Amino acid sequence: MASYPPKLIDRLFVRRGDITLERVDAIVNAANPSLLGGGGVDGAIHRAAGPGLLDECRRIGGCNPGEARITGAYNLSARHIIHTPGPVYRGGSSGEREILRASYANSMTLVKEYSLRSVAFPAISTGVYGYPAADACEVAVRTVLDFMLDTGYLADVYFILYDSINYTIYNNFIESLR
Ligand code: AR6
Repeated sequence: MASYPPKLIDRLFVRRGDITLERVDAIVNAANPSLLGGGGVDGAIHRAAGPGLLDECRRIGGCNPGEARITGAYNLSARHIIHTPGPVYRGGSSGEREILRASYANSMTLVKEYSLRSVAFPAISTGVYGYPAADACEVAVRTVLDFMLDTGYLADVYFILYDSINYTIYNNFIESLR
């Protein structure tokens, strides 16, 4: 397993709360392949952003699991929303890890392409989609660090955890990398 320079780990921040309130260049939405909204964080983002977001998502026409699309953020304080459907967890041997990794990596690719300085991620796939939280955390954090290591593009990356279990898991895992 790769070990990471402190200057990369220092760009990661763990917060507990509602991602729709984050003032960052982009927040990431744990979407579904229709991009037309749903429950969980997706529902919260669409409600807070307003109907313009749904119109723009409709024009995109969908997104495969692991891919990512960027839109405006409408009524949110963020500047952009990056939408990525994570994998539905079906026991772990159906390529879930690779798809989850792709969701984080493709989101970071958009961060770089749009020269964004800050991005906030939720714990993709750990709600309705059922991905075990500790495994998902490891994929999320390592994929973001690997991206920064491989590309040299550094951004402030906020992991916004809605529940205390995920919050503890992220804090402990990032601490273990130091
Ligand atoms: N801010 C941050 N995190 C949140 C928020 C919020 N406002 N609300 C929930 N979470 P989920 P998934 C956390 O179910 O598993 C939707 O219907 C939540 O506690 O939102 O990727 C989509 O349309 C959990 O840890 O997303 C898809 O159909 C994490 O966000 C499906 O759910 C992800 O939970 C996607 O499922």
